[in-house]
Parts: sequence; C-alpha cells; structure tokens
Amino acid sequence: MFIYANPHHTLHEGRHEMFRGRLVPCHETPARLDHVLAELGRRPVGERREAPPVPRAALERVHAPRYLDFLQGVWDEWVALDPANAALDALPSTWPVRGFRHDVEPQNFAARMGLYSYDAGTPLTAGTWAAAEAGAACAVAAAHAVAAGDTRAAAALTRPPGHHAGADFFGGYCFLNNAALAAQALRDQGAQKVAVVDVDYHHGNGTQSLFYDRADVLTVSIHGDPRTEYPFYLGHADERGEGEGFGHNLNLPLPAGTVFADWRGALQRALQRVAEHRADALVVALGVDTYEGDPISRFRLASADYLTIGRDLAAMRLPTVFTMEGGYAVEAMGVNLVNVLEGFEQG
Ligand code: Q9C
Ligand code: ZN
Repeated sequence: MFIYANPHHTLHEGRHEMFRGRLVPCHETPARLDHVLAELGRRPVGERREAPPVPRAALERVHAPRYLDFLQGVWDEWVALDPANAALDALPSTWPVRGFRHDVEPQNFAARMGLYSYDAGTPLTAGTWAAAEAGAACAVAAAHAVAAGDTRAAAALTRPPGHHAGADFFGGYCFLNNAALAAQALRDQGAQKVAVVDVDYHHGNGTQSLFYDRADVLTVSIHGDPRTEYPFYLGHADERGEGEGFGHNLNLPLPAGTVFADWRGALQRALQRVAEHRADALVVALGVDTYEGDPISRFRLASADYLTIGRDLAAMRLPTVFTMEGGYAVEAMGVNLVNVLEGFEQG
C-alpha cells in the first residue's frame, strides 16, 4: 500500500465553528492527522510516496470552475474587506434556500460565502485552499498509482476532509471532495466501473450528489440516520439515484447507539452491492468517527473493530483508494485509522 500524506495540512487550522449560538473550538484539527502519522511511525504500514501537484483540470472533473475560483481567492478578498479580518476565520451566515437564485453570483462577500456553502461549522482560513489543494493532490496521486497497477492500494491521508463537499459547495469541514476526485481519476485512468464506499459516521452527501445521475460510479454510504444526525437533509434509504444513475446509490442509515455487529452487517450489504456492480476499483471514504469515544458521533465501534473493517474491505480483492475523512476522538484516531490500513494489508 502506498501512503500519500498531505504535507501542507497544517495550513488549514480553523479557530471556531458555530454551534448552538456559540463559536466553539473546531473539532477538525491538525492534531488529527498528526496522530495518524505518529501511529504510522510506531507501526509502519505501507510505503510513503509524494504526490505531484494536482492539475486544475483534475479538480474541474468534479468541481465547478467558479467554485474553484472562489475558494482559491476567498481569503485575499476577506482580508481586503478589512485588514483586521486576517486574525479571524471567514464563516458564512446567509444562504440561498428554496426559491432563491443560484445562477447569479452576487458581488457581496457574505452572499458569495453562502452561495458556496451549507453550514456555519466550516471556517475558511488563510491556508485552507493550499491545504485542500495539496490533499486533493494526494487523492488523485493515490488513484493514479492504483490505476497504473503500481500498488494494490493507496491511502490519501489528508485533512481537511472531503466527503461533504459537492460540485460547488463546502460544508461539514470539507472543501474539495477527495473521494470523488479519486473515483473520477480512476475512471479517467481506465476503470470502467468504480464504487465508493463511505464508512464515515456522517452521510457522504457531497459524493452522493456528485454521482447521483451516473451508473458508472456506485455510491454507498453507511451512516447515522439523518433524521437526527448531520448532514440532516440527505442520506435517507429511499435515495437510490436518478436517471441513468437510478439504482446506483445505496444509503444504509443506522440508529444512534449502533454496535459493531450491526454495523458490520451493513458493511456486508454495502460490499455485496459493490460486487453486484462489478466494480473495477474501490474508493473507501474512511472516517473513523464511528468510534465509541467520538465526541460528536453516536456509534459504538471499538478500536479492534477497525482491523476487521480493513480485512472485510480487502476481501473484495479490488484495487482500492482510501481517503481520510472524519474522526474527532483525536488521541484514538491514529490507532483506529491505521488499524483499518493494517487490517487491509493482512486481509
Ligand atoms: N458540534 C466529517 O466528519 N458539525 N464532518 C456537527 C458538532 C458537522 C462532520 C456539529 C459535522 C461534520 C467529515
Ligand atoms: Zn464524519
């Protein structure tokens, strides 16, 4: 397994996210990936590789040009509004809901923040673009290595995460959809059918929306029931895809409190669907916020369970790309995430 670790992830370090009327410290911190890399130092799994820069064209396979322009330039605009903004995060506070126009890009800064986002929990900072772009480079390089047959599997160990980001919006701590970029890169490198299995606690709404009308990329997500869990407005079992993509999205929502025996049953259903799809390659959106100690999630997986998940994924015998998604029990995160990779290598 090749390991691509984002060398610039610390450039994205949000201060606050909006939660119940207060700005609270961000859960999505640089320490998360630092713990994963520290665990890899103690327990080497895979071989480290460096990703070349990602071409803009690869990003445009998934994201809208005007959204990429916005993300790349937003920090300079924020500081140009007021030099004192350099000491603050930029957070959206107004959104165009049903009936509002999305086709006309407003000039007003706050209005554009809202056009390109869906929550107030995802701060933009001075280094957000650089960190997200370098992470996307890891995901695309991982896909290329797997597609070329240089390795059976590759992991993009990166933050900020990606699976909540859509074609033209950020949210859920995500800006560029690394799993979708990897899936599309696999297609572009010759895989006829790709499957994305999202095991993060939260529904992979960005990835689902990106491939919803396509039959070539199957999207499957196992997650907390959106009736009570973020991202709330997507992730129900009756979302099956549309047009040519009908039948090519599978959501497996589970109740709060789900333990591993039941979660693993959902994983087996997910992998059964991947097998039916006759996928040539697999992308795993690897969140470990399913952990029993996670501060913002409500499943009850234990650290040893992640070894089993890795082995179950390996049993598919598919070229596989992992992208690192959520996980907020920061200390345990290294062990849990590396357990998946090690289990995969054993499997
Ligand atoms: N105060 C990922 O796991 N906020 N994103 C929840 C907690 C959003 C999670 C509220 C959670 C987003 C990649
Ligand atoms: Zn999550």
